[in-house]
Amino acid sequence: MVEHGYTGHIDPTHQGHYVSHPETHPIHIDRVDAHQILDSRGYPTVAVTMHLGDGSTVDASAPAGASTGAYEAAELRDDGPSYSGRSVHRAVSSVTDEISPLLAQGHWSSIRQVDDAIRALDGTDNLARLGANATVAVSIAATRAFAHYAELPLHTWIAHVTDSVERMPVPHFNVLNGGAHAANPLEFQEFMVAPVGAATEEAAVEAGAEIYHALAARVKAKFHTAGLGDEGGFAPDIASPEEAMELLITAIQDAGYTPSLDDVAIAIDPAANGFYERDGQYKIAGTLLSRDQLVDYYVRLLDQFPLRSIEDGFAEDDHHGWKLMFDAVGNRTQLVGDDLYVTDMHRIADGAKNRYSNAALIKPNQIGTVTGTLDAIETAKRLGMQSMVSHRSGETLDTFIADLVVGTGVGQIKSGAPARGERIAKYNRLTQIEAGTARIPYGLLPTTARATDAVAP
Ligand code: 2PG
Ligand code: MG
Repeated sequence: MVEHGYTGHIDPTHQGHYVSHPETHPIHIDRVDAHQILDSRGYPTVAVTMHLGDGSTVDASAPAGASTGAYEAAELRDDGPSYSGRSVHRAVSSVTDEISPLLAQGHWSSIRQVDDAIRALDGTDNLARLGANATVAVSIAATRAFAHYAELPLHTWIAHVTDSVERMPVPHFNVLNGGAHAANPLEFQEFMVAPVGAATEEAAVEAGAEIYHALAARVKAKFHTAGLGDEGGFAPDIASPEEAMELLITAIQDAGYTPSLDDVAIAIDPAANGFYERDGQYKIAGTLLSRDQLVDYYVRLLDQFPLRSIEDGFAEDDHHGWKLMFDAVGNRTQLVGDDLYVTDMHRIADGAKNRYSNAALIKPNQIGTVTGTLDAIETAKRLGMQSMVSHRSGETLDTFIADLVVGTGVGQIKSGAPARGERIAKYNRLTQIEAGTARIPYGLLPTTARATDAVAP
């Protein structure tokens, strides 16, 4: 048995630090190989193979974003002629020339020990020297190594070390794309359907796929196109969020489901950095909106549609906007910080303290290590916030986030449309986990805890 090693606690004034006990099964790493592969958009990313002392190997690869937050851990790219500067040979060398010799020095007793050593080797605050694309791939591979040595499925190992109850998540299928992920004029980046009323992961995936196919028929009939955005959702020539949501409502009904907060709900990621102008003004469908007008606009959408979650409704530095929004609707809907928090426990704690939002998006490559990711989830939990685990717009076939969301039991994931191999790899992994256990409950965590009730610092 693996000891319940992850017993950190946070002081929301940021003065505290986690205490973590070593897990019981140390791993032995012989070396880490790395090479450049392509992500789902045809851009280079880092893949690693970790060779372990018992002769086995574990693999991992790094995802990459398009609408990246300014405060994310830094990817290392070559900035040369190859792939318009996007090749990652320097990050590959970080793994083979520096991280591999470091990790090959012996036994490692916890993922925190591995990640701390990599951070110390890097020496910067944001992993800019080695590259977060290098470190996240190594960290995920090392996590797989710990699960392997403990002879546990990855999700179960994560549940043990984080002292969590495993839970199958509600998948949020991004079926209509705009913003930085599509060529249409739609400012909002993601329109998702969330089968909150499904009884199982398998039923949720079926609902998502059926709605996606119903939407395909509607989009083809109305727009004479089936063009897709980066995450596999359709990207027709829609200009307004209302039109996008009407289309979703129709597709949900066409597929035989009920658009409601209890059956199939809608979630959006406006990714507001993309349409923030300046001085607290946002531009949607050609109209400039003040912060107050944008809040009113979201309220109208909430009144009109079964909208359960709004991510990055305001820009990453517009704390004033986030506060206004939270005061207006924080008690009736989920408000998720993505670029706002960048999976950073300190930024999340700050968000709870200042009441910016009641949920955090969780993307391992934003913080660059698995330990940083688990710290972010733990911090959100302790401060009464929800979490949603997320893919990136540039993905690989790595399914780590599926095990992460089950193992931490946070209850929600977004991994794009139920189409395209790199997206469905995660959904398929979820149904595979469910089939293997069939005892892990499905669904959202009770939303008793909101940042309004958060631990007051
Ligand atoms: C987001 C993500 C994933 P990207 O904004 O939430 O959907 O997009 O990976 O491009 O940052
Ligand atoms: Mg986002």
